[in-house]
Amino acid sequence: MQFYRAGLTDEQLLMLHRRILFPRMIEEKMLVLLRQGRISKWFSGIGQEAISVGATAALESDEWIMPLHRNLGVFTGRDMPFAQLFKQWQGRKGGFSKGRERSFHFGAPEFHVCGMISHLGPQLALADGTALAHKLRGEGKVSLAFSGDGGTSEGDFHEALNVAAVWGLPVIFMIENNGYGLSTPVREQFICKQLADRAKGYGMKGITIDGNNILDVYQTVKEAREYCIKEGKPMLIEAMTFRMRGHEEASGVKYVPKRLFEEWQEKDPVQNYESYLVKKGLLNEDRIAQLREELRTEIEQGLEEGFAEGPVVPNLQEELHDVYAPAKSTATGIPESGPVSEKKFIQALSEGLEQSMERHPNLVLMGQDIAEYGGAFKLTEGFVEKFGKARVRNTPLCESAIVGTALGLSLEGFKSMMEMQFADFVTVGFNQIVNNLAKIHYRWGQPADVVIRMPTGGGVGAGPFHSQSNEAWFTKVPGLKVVYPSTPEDAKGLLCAAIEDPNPVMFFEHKALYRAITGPVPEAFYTIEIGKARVVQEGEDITIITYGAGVHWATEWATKHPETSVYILDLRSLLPLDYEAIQTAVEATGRVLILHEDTLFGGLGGEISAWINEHCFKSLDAPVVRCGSIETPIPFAIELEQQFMAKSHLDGALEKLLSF
Ligand SMILES: Cc1ncc(C[n+]2csc(CCOP(=O)(O)OP(=O)(O)O)c2C)c(N)n1
Repeated sequence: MQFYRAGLTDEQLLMLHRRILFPRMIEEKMLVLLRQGRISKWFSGIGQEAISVGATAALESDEWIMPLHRNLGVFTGRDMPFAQLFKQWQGRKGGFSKGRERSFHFGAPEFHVCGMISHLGPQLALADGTALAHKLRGEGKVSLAFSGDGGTSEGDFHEALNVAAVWGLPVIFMIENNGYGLSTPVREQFICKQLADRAKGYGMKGITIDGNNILDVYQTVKEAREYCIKEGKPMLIEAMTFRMRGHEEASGVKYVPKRLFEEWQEKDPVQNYESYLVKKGLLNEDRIAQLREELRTEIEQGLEEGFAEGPVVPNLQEELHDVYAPAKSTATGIPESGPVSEKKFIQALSEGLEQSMERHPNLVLMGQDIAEYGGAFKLTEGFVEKFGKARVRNTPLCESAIVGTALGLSLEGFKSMMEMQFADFVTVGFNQIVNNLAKIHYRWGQPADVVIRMPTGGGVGAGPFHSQSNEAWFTKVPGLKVVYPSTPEDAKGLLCAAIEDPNPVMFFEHKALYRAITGPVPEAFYTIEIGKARVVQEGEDITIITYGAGVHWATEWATKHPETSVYILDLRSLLPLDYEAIQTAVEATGRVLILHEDTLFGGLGGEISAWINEHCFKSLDAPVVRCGSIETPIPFAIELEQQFMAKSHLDGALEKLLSF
């Protein structure tokens, strides 16, 4: 292996030696502890250390790195205390995730290290987000994200690289090509010659380097860093290396030909570099022994401290508390005075968004066709002229990467709103929402300050993929908030509240209400508290608990049936639910119908009904009845759609309730 020191000083060369030796020694110790049964699992990066260590050393300490499960050298390279790292791996409270996350699945904002989720590829787009934040602030900083060779087959890899290229973001994408993805050899993973060749297809520079040569890695990343910052572009680096151990220690290496281990042992990144420094006269046996002793002591001290901490003592309140970032109570409520004007539902949303943009210079909007075109529903019409293209961003067609970018913006203290063109398309961004946005605060204390606007619902003859009600997919996920207004006044106040809230909010807007519903809307900025239902009207005979378009169907029914006194509760927020308001609504009549446009099975109605049965049984005079749409996909032909919709089944459901 040839090493070229270029302009590196002796001190720098020795610093890199210390930095590469440390993770190797930690891992060797971990393997011993594993054999002794003192730790439970280990993902080894032995043989690949030059990449993590060289790349981390080439960046500034306040530049974001998105590491994966084989990048111990990133964590030690950022000088995270070893004792705390060990506690993390042992699931102790004193680790980086209070025992909630395993091994390397954690982040530490103070070290500018962003934690992975198990799905690998989603990491990449977060680097787009942090890089976008730096670009918007005019800061000369790069972000670096890792992928394995296996991870490059994920759609997230393609999306993240494409967004970075199209938006001119300073991101270094670092592929560690170590020959295998679990047991799958690279020839079964992709058939291009080198993964770096893909860079051309994205319109970016790509290079393949020897990932076992720490000086090659260090110098390539240094140059890439300068290039990305100066040119405002991303770059792809493919570092060739080899995984010297199994995918994780329990999985073995039977599927790897022995000769490969022998071949790559010759290229060991630590030994080769050490020999080079010895040849240069910078190291000798004594100095190596002394350094090893120093590092061994550090490891032993860390282990002692780590082992001294006992298992986590569960604290139920703390667990529940940490799911959400603390939201400042900024709810102003609906202003009692000041100008009010009649607005369509969509105009109220647009006004709320515009006022939020004025209020928060760090709020960025992203979505397909939202800039000059004004969005599929024209909600952001005129925004580009007012706020500029930097903050009102057309995105490529890549929902997953944009949710990831939004989360990356959060890491740098930005707020973002993503417009899902239709709620149906959330499926291709689903993983980022339910696994990354929703869980990140609980896992390592990082808020996901993101609002995803979801134009939803049917009744517009748009067929199975432009009409779905999918809010119940999200109410199941702790860490998300789910909001669903039914009036222009609520739409504005709740959207503003969602943007104020530092947590991820799925904001459902029924498309059929956009232009059909008009109502009074205060002109000033205001927010309505998330998690509070609204009594639409009081009544004594039956209660209808509903939300979204259901509120209008219920009101229509009540108007047509003056002989029945109807209590209508508009939930407004579906997660969290306003249980107090639900209880009051049940107690008002003792006869309850839950109405939603979503299909019945697994819809929110089931959950609310169960809660009422458990908590309000004594107040009931009849079984709780649910009314939802029929159990088919939502059809296109207007006659079929009408039959599908819950609204068509409302009369029957209410008859059932009244006749009990
Ligand atoms: C979406 C997803 N599918 C499958 C897995 C299971 N899995 C974990 S690591 C891995 C192999 C990853 O290979 P590679 O990206 O080459 O990284 P390496 O482990 O070699 O460093 C697989 C299949 C996963 N974590 N996420």
